[in-house]
Amino acid sequence: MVSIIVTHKQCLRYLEECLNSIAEQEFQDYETVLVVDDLQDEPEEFQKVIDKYKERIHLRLFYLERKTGVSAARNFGMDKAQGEYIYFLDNDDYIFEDGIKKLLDVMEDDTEMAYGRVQGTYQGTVTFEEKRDLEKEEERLSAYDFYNPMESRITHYRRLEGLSVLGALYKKSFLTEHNVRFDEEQMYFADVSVIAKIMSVATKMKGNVEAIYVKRRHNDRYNNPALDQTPKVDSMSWYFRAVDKAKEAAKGNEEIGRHLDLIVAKFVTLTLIQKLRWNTEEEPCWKDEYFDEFHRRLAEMNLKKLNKKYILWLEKPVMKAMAKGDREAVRKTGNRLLAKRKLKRMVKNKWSRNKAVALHIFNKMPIKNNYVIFESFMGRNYSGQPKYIYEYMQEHLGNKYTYIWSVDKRGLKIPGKHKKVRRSGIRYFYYMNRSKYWILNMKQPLSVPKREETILLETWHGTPLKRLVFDLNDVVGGVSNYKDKFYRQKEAWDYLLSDNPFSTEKFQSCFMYPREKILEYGYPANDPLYAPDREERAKKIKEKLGIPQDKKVIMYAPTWRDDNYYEIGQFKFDLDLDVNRLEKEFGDEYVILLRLHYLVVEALDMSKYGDFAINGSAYDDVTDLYLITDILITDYSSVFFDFANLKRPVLYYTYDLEKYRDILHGFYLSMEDDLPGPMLLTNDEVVDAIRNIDKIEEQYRERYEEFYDRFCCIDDGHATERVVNKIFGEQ
Ligand code: C2G
Repeated sequence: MVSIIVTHKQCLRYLEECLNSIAEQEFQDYETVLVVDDLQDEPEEFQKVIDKYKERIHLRLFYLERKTGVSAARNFGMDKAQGEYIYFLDNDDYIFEDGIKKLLDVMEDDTEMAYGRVQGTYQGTVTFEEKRDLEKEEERLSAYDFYNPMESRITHYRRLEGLSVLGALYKKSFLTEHNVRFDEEQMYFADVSVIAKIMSVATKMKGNVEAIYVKRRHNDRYNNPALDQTPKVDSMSWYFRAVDKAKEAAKGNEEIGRHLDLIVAKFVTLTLIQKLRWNTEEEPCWKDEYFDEFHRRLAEMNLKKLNKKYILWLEKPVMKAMAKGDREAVRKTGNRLLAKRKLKRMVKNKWSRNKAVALHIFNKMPIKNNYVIFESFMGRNYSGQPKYIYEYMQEHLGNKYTYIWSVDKRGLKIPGKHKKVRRSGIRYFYYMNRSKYWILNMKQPLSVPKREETILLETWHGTPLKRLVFDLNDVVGGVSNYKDKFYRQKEAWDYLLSDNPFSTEKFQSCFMYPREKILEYGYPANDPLYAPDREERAKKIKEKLGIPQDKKVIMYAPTWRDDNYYEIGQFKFDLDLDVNRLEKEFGDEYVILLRLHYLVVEALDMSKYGDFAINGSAYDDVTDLYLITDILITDYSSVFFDFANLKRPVLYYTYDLEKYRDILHGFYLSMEDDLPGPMLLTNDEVVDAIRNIDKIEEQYRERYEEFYDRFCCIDDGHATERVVNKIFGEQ
C-alpha cells in the first residue's frame, strides 16, 4: 500500500483538485493521510470537500492540535502512515492518473526510491493538459540525464527551491531506517536537507520519466501566495540555514556539498547583484548582512571545484570579487553581467531595445504638459472612449494640446490634426515618455517607463459580465504571470473610468483598485447613443457599409474564447451561428452584421453568404454599429451593456454556456435572472426568437427597464464632457 501524505492549511479550491487527482489514480491500493494544520478555511466548507472525497480517496484525517507548520505536519503524516511506500503531495498540487502507478512499475524489491518528473504550471487540471507544450518538455528533458538520480534530483537545479522531495515514491522502511525527518524549525526550504540526506544514503533509485507530478505556481501572489513566493528578503536566513543543514545531512557526499556551494554562488550572480543594483534603499540588508554572509561563504568555498558547466564566463569575476569581499569589484563585475543580460534581451527584443533608449534619453528630457497620447485597443482601432475624448478635445480645446495617436494597424484613419506613432516603435517610446497625459482603454505595456508627473487615465472598455483578473481563479488565455503583471499595471493608473455603480464595485475587487481613484462618469463612447441626430448618423453609417436603408440590421457580436487561440493574443473563432439559415428565414427584411471581437484574428469567409451578411469586424468603432443595429445577438461580451442605452432588443446565443461559465471565466451576474433578453442554445431557438422578436420585447420589458436603471443610469450624452473637465480642468 502507498500512503499519500497531504498537508493542508488553506485554499479549498486547490485542495479539491488535489483530492480529485488522488481519487482518479489508476492504482487504488493507497491511503490518503491528510494532516490539517491551523485551518484557515471555513470549517463547514472544508467539511463539505472532505465529505465529497473521503470515500473515494481512502481518507484518514488528522488535525494537529497546535499550529506547527508544514514540516511538523509531514512528520506527523509519516508517523501515521501505514503503507509500505510514502508519497508526498502538496495540497495545491496534483498528479496524473497514472502518477503513482508509473512509479510502482519501476520499484523493485530493493529499490529505495522511485522518482518521476515535477512540472510547474499556473493552471488547474482542466487547462494544464491543453496548454502542455510537449516539444518544450522534450527539449528541457534532453538537456540532462533524467535517469541519473543525482542529476535529476539535485545537480540539475540551480536554485535552492528546486531541491524537493515531491514527485517521488519512498520506501517507508528506508526512511525509518535512516531516520529521515523534516526539520520542524525550518520555515522555508525544509525539503532541502531531507532530499540531501536521502540522496546521500540511498543505494538504489529508479526513475520513470512518464510519472508526472504537477506543481502549481500560484498566479496571485498578492491574495494567495505560495510558500516559495515569500519575498526573498524575508526568507534569506532560512535559506542559509537550509544550506547548512543540508550539508550536514549529506555528510560526506562531496557531490551534494559542491552543488550546494554552486547554488549559493549562483544566487550571487542571479539575484544578489540585481538586489544590489536596484533594491538597496528599501532593503538595505542586501548590501549589509546578506552581502557579508555571501562573502563569508564564497571565501570558504573552493570556487575552482564548482561545476564549470553551470558557470558563465562573466559570472566568474563576480564570484571571485565576492569571495574577496571587494564591494567595488562586486559592483563593477555585477553591473557588467547585468549589462550583458540586458544586451542579450535587447538584441532579441525590440521592446527592450526601445525601453533602454527611453530610459537613458527620453526620460531625461522635460515632460510636455500639452502632449496627450491616445490609444484604443492596443492601437488596433480608432474607437472607444479615447476616440470620443479626443474628438471632444479637438472641438473644444483645439490647439491648446498636441494630440498623438498610438496605432498598430496600417491605414488607420484618424481625423483632425494629430501625430501618429507606430506602437512599439522608437517614436512611440519618445511620445509616451514626453506626454503628460496617457488616455488608454486597455492595459499599458510595462516596458514603457511612466513618469511620476504623467497622468494615466485608464478608461477601460466595458462593464464586466465575465469575471476579471483577481476575481478569476485560473487565467486561461493570458500569459502565466498575468496577475503579477496586471498588479503593476493598475498601480500606475491615476484614474479609472467606470460606466455605472456596478462596475465601480466590481473594479475594486477585480483590479484591486481603490474607490477614490475611480471616476464613475459614464462612458464617452456611449455619448453618441444619446445624440439628437442619431438617426441621421445611422443613415450615413448604413450607406458607408453598403446596407440598403430599408433593411433592418441584426448584429452578431460575440466575445472571444480564452481557450481557442493560435498563440496568446491571437485568437480563433468558430462561427456557430447558421448564417445561411438566417438568410433563408429573414433575408427579405434583415441583413446580418458579423462583428468579431478585436482579439480574434480569424478572417471570416464572407463569400459563402452573399449580400445578406456584412463583415463588420474590420469596422473601427462598434458604437457606430450599435446605432444601426435593430437586434443585437451576443453571448458573454460586454457589448450589451452599452447597446442597452438604445433600449433595443438583445438575444444571447450561449451555445457553450457551461464551459464558459465554469471553466473559462464565471460571471458577475446571473445569466438566467439578470439579462434583458433570452439565452438561446441552438440555431432553432435563435430563428424562433427573431421571428417572435415583438413578443420577446414585451416579455422582457420590465426586466429591461430594471437593467437599464442599473447599468445605463449615468450615460446621458455628456460623459465625455465630465471626463475632459476632470482631467484637463474646467475649460
Ligand atoms: N467588442 C467589439 N466587438 C465584439 C466584442 C467586443 O467591438 N464582437 C468591443 C466592445 O467595445 C466591448 C469591448 O470590446 O465593449 C469588450 O469586449 P468583451 O467581449 O466584453 O471582451 P473583453 O475585451 O474581454 O472585455 O470589462 C469588460 C471586460 O474587460 C471584457
